[in-house]
Amino acid sequence: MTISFTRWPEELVSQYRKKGYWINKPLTDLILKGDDDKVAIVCTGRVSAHSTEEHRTFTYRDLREQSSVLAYFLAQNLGVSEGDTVLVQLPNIAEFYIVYFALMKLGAVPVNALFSHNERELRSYSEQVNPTVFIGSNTHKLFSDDAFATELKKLSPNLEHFLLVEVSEWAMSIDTVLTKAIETKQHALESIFAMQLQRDEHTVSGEVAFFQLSGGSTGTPKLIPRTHNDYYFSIRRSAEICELTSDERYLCALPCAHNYPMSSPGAFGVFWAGGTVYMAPSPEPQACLDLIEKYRITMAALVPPAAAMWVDALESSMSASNSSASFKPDGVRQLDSLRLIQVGGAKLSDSLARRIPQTLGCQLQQVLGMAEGLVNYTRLDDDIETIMTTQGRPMCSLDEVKVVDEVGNEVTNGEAGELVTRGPYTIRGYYNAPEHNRQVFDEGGFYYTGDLVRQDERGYLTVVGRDKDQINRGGEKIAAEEVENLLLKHELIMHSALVSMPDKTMGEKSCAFIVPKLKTHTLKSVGLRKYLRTHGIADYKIPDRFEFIDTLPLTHVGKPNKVMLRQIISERLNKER
Ligand code: AMP
Ligand code: DBH
Repeated sequence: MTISFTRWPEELVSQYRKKGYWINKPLTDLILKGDDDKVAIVCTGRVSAHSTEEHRTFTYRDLREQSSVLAYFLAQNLGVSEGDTVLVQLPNIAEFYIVYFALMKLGAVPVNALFSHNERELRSYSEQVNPTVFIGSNTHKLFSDDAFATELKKLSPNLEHFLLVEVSEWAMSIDTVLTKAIETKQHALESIFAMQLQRDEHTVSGEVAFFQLSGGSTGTPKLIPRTHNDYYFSIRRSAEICELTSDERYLCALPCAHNYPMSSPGAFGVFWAGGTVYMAPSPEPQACLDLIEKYRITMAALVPPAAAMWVDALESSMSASNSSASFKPDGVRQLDSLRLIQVGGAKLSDSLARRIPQTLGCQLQQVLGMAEGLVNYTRLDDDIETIMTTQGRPMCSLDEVKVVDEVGNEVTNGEAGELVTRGPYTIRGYYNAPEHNRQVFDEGGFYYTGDLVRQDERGYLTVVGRDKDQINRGGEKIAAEEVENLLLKHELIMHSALVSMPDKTMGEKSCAFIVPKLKTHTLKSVGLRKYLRTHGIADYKIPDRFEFIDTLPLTHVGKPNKVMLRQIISERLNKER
């Protein structure tokens, strides 16, 4: 019935409850507060390939009712029940939240794949959780016909049903469910309401609500079990720190399934506060700036490359229309509704940080978070230097944070070391991954983040590097091992090593060093990209560059020396410049 996961020790559970951090309410609670007629979601993304660009509006009543109607359908017609897992892959459209809360109402446990995920990622999630239902969209190339669905079905013994947002020949449609249910709506609402009343909230809220995704550093993407209690706390505390009210108009332009726009404080924080979420298909600056003006958006969450694009777009339009150096931030566009831009997911440079408030005319907040839990924020009343140069401090006093050296000893304030943490909303283990858990959690339950940071005497963190085998491509995380393993399956490749290389817009891009089996090889970047695509990995994981070398430099323990490889590629890039 429930999903197994590594629990917090009992004495901490009581402490978290006593302090009012864990309130024993399920996540369905998040959407109860907003007034019936208040707009909860404005969806600007296209629902299907044929849909017009008209924006769709959903009130809190719609969100509550449609998620109940869908829940009723899933239970009655597809037999979905408590503890069942469901694989979901939706773009930035309102249905993402309707589906999410429908599943929460049933106690079904979703994995929300990113829309950029491809065959390999979906196969892996499917194998790990054995879902009973897949919910997706045929705007994704994998679901334009039923070929991949058929394959997924073979792979997952429990997978019986496919539900797409739009009408298709081979799957049921959410759209039809919601439209057809008009006659049975009252009955559906009552049934789901009765079902909710029967559930023991106290018990339910301590259990796994859904799986978050880890950027990872291993061969297979790891799943993160988040409970109602811990996630709900993280959302409420984030909403408090960001001072959300029911007047908030939040722009969700990052992938909605990502932990950051979902919970830091994200759309869920906004629902909890009774505000409105505006969904954009992507952070593309012109469209987003148009939305900010049109809807008088108050807040948006960005990753550094998106922030850079917005600032560049505004600066160039300002210099085109106003040749004097002293322009008003809203001189060209009416952006005065904006109060807060959050930037997180990857390191923000001091120089870009300073341009953000200048150009957008609003406050900046830096966010250092992770789907595993811990989130750090700069506070709204912090001094400018802190906001520009740090990635904030933990959101609550029970977040335990240590900065440690290679052997696990704490370093002194101001010195660099690995960030390790535990607390009321940081997981104690990945799902079903005992071996990996032994590597990244210690006996005390501390999570070793792989982030190299400095902490000042006030507790503020500044990210200075990384000690995990991961590339952070402008906020999109790539586990090196996953790509390397695939490359190694290529018949002409002997060794491969994926490392980061500096990039002006993305911060980092990925470079694959390849040792071919034969000296007289005919391997080419184009061919290797094609090869990886045929293996169905997400596009953002495909190396931006390939370097062919005779041997890999090794460390003294015989592993590829990635420090040296990063140096080699940096030097090459410098020379090319
Ligand atoms: P994930 O575990 O996939 O959720 O990714 C979380 C990781 O993203 C963190 O452990 C950091 O490596 C990185 N990250 C998130 N926010 C920031 C930030 N503001 N600055 C630098 N790195 C960040
Ligand atoms: O990068 C992240 O995973 C992230 C960044 C900011 C995150 O999970 C979050 C805030 O909650």
